Amino acid sequence: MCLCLGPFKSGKTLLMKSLQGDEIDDATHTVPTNGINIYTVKNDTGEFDMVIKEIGGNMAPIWKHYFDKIHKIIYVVDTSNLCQISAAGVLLYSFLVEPRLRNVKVALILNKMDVSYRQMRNEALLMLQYARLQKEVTQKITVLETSGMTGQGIESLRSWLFDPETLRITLKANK
Ligand SMILES: Nc1nc2c(ncn2[C@@H]2O[C@H](COP(=O)(O)OP(=O)(O)OP(=O)(O)O)[C@@H](O)[C@H]2O)c(=O)[nH]1
Ligand SMILES: [Mg+2]
Repeated sequence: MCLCLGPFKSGKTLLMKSLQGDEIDDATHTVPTNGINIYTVKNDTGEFDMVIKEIGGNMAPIWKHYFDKIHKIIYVVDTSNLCQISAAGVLLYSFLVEPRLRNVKVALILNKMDVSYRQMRNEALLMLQYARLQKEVTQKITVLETSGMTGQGIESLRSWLFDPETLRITLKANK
């Protein structure tokens, strides 16, 4: 099972809709997730499905109630929100120290890369204190740059979700 977490309005819902294959255009709008959204995402060949649970940013204090049987976490950061970005790094660290998440794989998503006043990758990673974070946590973290609006990075995220090991385990389970 995979969770999609991240601060309020960082773009989780739009990113998940885009990953799920929903049509995204200027008229697409999202509402704050007050609870959980569930998405079914397919791999590039359409053979395999994965269920992803998005939990709203304003539910961060209770994210920990959803950590059982989690293998992957997509953590979405809004690179256009200067006020939020450092706090997003602290929030990420605060739950990666949780013992139940010791072996999860994490995709750190630098999102809203279409916005002209966004932070570039290196600045965003500095503000997130990424180098320090990597030293202090056990999880393997993969950094991806995305935009739920334009679809940038969506296929890289899909490849990360359906990595060869995950596909092998799924194939075995389906036999
Ligand atoms: N420019 C731009 N805007 C985005 C992008 N992703 C989301 N947005 C906008 O940001 C706002 C919040 O997006 P959501 O996807 O609802 O954010 P969220 O992280 O699901 O928010 P919560 O569920 O409340 O935690 C909306 O107005 C979106 O249209 C993006 O990649 N680029
Ligand atoms: Mg949402």
